[in-house]
Amino acid sequence: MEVIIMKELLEANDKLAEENRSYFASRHILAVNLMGAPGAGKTTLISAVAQELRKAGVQVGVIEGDIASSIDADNLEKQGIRSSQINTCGECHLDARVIRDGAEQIDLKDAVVFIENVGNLICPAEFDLGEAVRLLAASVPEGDDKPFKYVPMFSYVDAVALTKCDLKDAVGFDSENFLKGLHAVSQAPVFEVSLKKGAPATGAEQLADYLLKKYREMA
Ligand SMILES: Nc1nc2c(ncn2[C@@H]2O[C@H](COP(=O)(O)OP(=O)(O)O)[C@@H](O)[C@H]2O)c(=O)[nH]1
Ligand SMILES: [Mg+2]
Repeated sequence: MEVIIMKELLEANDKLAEENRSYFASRHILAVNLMGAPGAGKTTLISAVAQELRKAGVQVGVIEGDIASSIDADNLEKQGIRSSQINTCGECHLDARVIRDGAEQIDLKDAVVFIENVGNLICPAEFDLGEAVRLLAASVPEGDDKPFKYVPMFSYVDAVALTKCDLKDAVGFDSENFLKGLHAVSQAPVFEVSLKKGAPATGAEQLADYLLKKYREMA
């Protein structure tokens, strides 16, 4: 019985996700579902990539998902990035139903809109939000074995941002092992990023170029 309820829930979500997809397409919005563990560097990545996208003349918006608080949305708003905040009140992922409210609040057209999902490497891979791009922030300190362990997430995404690359030596990160695990389940391109405070940023430009290409390919 429980299995049937879960199936119905996912079917209802998929229907709403398709409606979101049409909504985003009608507004010429490239929606990017950014997933990753808590503290993987998702908000930091959005901020850096948004700077690059804005340099290229593209507007950026963010729909923030957190269990509680509006810390991330408040910080992004301070940087001039139009943001809305969804609190899931304990739920460990965003679903398609709440995305439409978040999108209507930022009310953008002709933009790249990031959806920062709740920090979690498991549940968000089950919920289509109506995005065009699924992006994973996998951070170096989480370890190079994660693609072997979190197969549903690593096989679900279109692209991977390997974040905190400045910490590779400090934590003994084995890039070859990480890529071996990833390539066993996915052909997603990997963007190596370092965004340590006070150090030169690397990698955000390449990721922004990847998203710009997708944005410009939209009809
Ligand atoms: N060393 C280092 N720290 C980073 C990097 N990116 C983010 N951080 C730090 O990691 C912590 C969590 O980042 P945040 O963007 O809030 O992660 P989120 O929870 O995934 O949104 C913060 O203290 C950031 O300053 C990076 O590239 N290198
Ligand atoms: Mg965050």
